[in-house]
Amino acid sequence: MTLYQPFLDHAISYIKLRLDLAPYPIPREFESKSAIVGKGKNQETVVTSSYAFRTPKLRQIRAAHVQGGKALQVLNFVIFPQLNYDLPFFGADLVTLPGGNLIALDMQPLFRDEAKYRAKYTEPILPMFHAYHERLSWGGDFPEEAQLFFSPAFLWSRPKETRIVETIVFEAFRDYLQAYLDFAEQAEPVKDPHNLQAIKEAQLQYTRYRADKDPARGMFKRFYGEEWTEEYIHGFLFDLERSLSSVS
Ligand code: DBV
Repeated sequence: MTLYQPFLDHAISYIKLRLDLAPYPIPREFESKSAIVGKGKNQETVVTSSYAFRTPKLRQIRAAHVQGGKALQVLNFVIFPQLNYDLPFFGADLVTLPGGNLIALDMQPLFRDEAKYRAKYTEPILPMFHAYHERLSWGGDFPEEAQLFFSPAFLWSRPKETRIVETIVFEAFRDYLQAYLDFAEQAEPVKDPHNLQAIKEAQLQYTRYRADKDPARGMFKRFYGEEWTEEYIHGFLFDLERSLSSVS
């Protein structure tokens, strides 16, 4: 069992329990990709597995799980709502590299500076955020331009011990996901054309940013090459732009 497998297993069984899921098509070359990296005794097989679903309210619920031995484990799990809902994005970036663990967990807002939006989607989860924030030390600096996309409930930590990831981070992940599905359950479709346009622009801005600045790009390029990596980023991980320009 690898470090983030229980997170992935929980997420999938929990969304199956609460949502009426349909499959989200994944291009074949992305379902599972592997490469052998390193030399001699340090050789490791790095496998990246992809999972994706959709529901009437959630355009894409997707996970990328990278498993490359004890020192290389990543779970990136993101939920992109349909464009006629004002729901935030659910974003989890759980990363273990030779340099340590890096945990990012948030409900990333569409409209960061609107008090009404904040009251609807951030304030209700602040007590939960504060409880975990006290138990996990703050992760320090992160790219300034990324700050635009995080909420005040952004949980950001670099836990030194794996045990912390297995316990506190796992608990936080489950609680954030539960709170997100509560929001999704209550969400009503947006009808106003002006608001719909604003949602579309905010979703595009977010997905473009994440595709452009994907911190995993370097790693994926080293393992699987440039062509596969760019396709994976634009055709699966952050595919909104492509999905809008296709006819379906
Ligand atoms: N990050 C992704 C995807 C990944 C992934 C799709 C499938 O968005 C992994 C894999 N994140 C990943 C890896 C690293 C990070 C780091 C491998 C380490 C990169 C390295 O050290 O070489 C949150 N993730 C990070 C960092 C942040 C995040 C802030 C540190 C980056 C840095 O210091 O430069 N999550 C990430 C992020 C947003 C988010 C930037 C923006 C909205 O939601």
